Amino acid sequence: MNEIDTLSDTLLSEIAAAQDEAALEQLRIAALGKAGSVSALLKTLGAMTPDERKEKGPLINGLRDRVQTALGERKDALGEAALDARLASERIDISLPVREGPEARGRIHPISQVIDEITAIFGDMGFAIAEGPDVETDDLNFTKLNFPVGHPAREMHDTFFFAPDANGERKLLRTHTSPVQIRTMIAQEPPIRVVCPGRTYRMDSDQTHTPMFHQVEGLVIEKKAHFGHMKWVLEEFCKAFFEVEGVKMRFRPSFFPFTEPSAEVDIQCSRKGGEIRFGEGEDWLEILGCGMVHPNVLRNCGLDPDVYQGFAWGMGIDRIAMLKYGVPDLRPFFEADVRWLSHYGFRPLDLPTLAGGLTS
Ligand code: 2NM
Repeated sequence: MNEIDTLSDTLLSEIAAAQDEAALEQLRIAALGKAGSVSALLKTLGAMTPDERKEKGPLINGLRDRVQTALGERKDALGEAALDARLASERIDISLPVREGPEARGRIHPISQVIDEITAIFGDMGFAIAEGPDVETDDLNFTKLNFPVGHPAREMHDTFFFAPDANGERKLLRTHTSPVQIRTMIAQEPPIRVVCPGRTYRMDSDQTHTPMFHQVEGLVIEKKAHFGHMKWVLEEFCKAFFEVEGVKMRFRPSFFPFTEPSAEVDIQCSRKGGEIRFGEGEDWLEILGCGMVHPNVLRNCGLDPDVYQGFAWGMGIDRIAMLKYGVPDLRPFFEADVRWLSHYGFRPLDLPTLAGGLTS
């Protein structure tokens, strides 16, 4: 075997064995580069006699062509193998179910859900939503609401008071959301239609009471608003909230300092088989308090009771959330346990709307 054939065999087997493009480039330089083995052979042609050149020229050029072709083919083969490997490693099984993102895995707390439902219902009736601070003044939480000085609800037993400030003023945690209605009456001209959801605080803690709880209160002030309007608003609310065609309601005379007359309202229910259902049966369940806004309260807010009148109501959210969604215990509402929330919570993208039947 001559020198050319030996070199040819060596180079071609090295090219066939190259494992990546970098190794292949090294071989190309070693063979065809300026100082390469094939280039060296090509250079010997210049010093040959015409007869020698006629014999060796085609052999050496043939070697160069074979090496060039082998390099090109090996390069293509390596490129194809690399692409196959990448396609295999980046393969996606589009038949797999879509994994839920965090925005779908999270859950809405039942209290937030019920607040969203209540505000959707009253929003649909033309009410605005108003909010105010949790830390209030004695004046807005009690005095303007016609609580006499020395009224038992002001006492240390029920109300969380802060230490008096430099001016002797004693702030408190609001015991109801009524100060938000007071702020609204002071700030806005009638007609007023607002609902005020929010946190409220009373020094009370047992199986059925937590020191922080939630209320929603509503207020309508107009020249001719009357008790009949209030009954209609509350009945429409109860039908929409409990998602029933009709519900009997019972207005029992009651007392609140800020309304006259005042009433406590029961709705019809059945309690058969340990399950409560609304809009049927012969039982009653108390769900809210209401009344015509007391003339003193209107005057305290700069409204003339001979020109304006109105009605207001208030209810606890936590208990009706338990009733509507079958939550047996009040306390886990406030424990931030994600296992409880994954059971009782609501999907974040299923927003309550009246068109959707609130919770379809
Ligand atoms: C209730 C019951 C009855 C009420 C009254 C007012 C205001 F500010 F207009 F005077 N706000 N909320 C009210 C009336 C609240 O809760 C059981």
